[in-house]
Amino acid sequence: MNRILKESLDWMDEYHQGVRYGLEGKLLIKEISPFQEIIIFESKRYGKALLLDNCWMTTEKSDRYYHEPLIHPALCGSNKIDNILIIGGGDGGSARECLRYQEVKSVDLIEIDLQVVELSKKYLTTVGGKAWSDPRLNLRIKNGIDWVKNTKNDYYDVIIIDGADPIGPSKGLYSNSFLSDCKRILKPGGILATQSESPEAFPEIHINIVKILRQIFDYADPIYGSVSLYPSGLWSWTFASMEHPTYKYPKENRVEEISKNCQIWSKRWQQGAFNTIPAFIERELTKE
Ligand code: SPD
Repeated sequence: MNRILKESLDWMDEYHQGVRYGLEGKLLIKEISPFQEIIIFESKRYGKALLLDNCWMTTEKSDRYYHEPLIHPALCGSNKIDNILIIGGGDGGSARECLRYQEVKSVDLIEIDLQVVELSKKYLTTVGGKAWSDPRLNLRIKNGIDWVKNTKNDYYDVIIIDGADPIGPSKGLYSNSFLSDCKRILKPGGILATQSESPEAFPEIHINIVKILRQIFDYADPIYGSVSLYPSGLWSWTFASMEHPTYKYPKENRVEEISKNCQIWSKRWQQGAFNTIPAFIERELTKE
């Protein structure tokens, strides 16, 4: 996953295997944090955008294509949604979607990089939106792997892993030991949700994430959707639970509460997304 950033006066591109994913606009900020390079780019098409280590993370005008599919199958399906944990997600988009549910009592947002949060608050104001001032949000600038290790058993109703690609600071978020710890701190009837890369651009990584989750949990299933700036444009999110795949069965009262303000997610969209698994991925996942 070596990526080279090609930067000129008016284009910003993420490169992946001889293909570039780019936007026209202008560079606003480039900072090196203790963890990664952070860029804020103002694009003509999608407004301000965040890149970490030369990879697109989110934009003001397209963030919902990524955050709604990550959050709503988990929050609509989980038995309870009192206590939510988000690992990563320093731009605030995942927290914003979680906090739309009245039932949610607290969201612990554990982000390793303070500079990502500060720059997102300042430049990507619509992504975090009102989440930053919601009293139910507990923002902690800490290492998510340590946080999970130090949390007591059966603590959270839903765990969201909103990391970057499995290189750099996010690498550990896809490991067996971290995901096993997540299972330990998840309440019975709870759901874990993680971004799980592209089946086209990163097939091995994608398959590996789903397989690891299937080893650890009783159930794990990916959904597929479009995130136009990410490599290949085809992206995935994977959900895991014990005893019953609750993420496939959204609760009507919650669907009612949030779907009218969703841009991408709906109960119907979700049903489709669980059924668009590319044939070669399904073969790999069902191989003995
Ligand atoms: N290739 C990019 C994968 C990034 C996934 N996380 C995005 C963070 C948005 N909150």
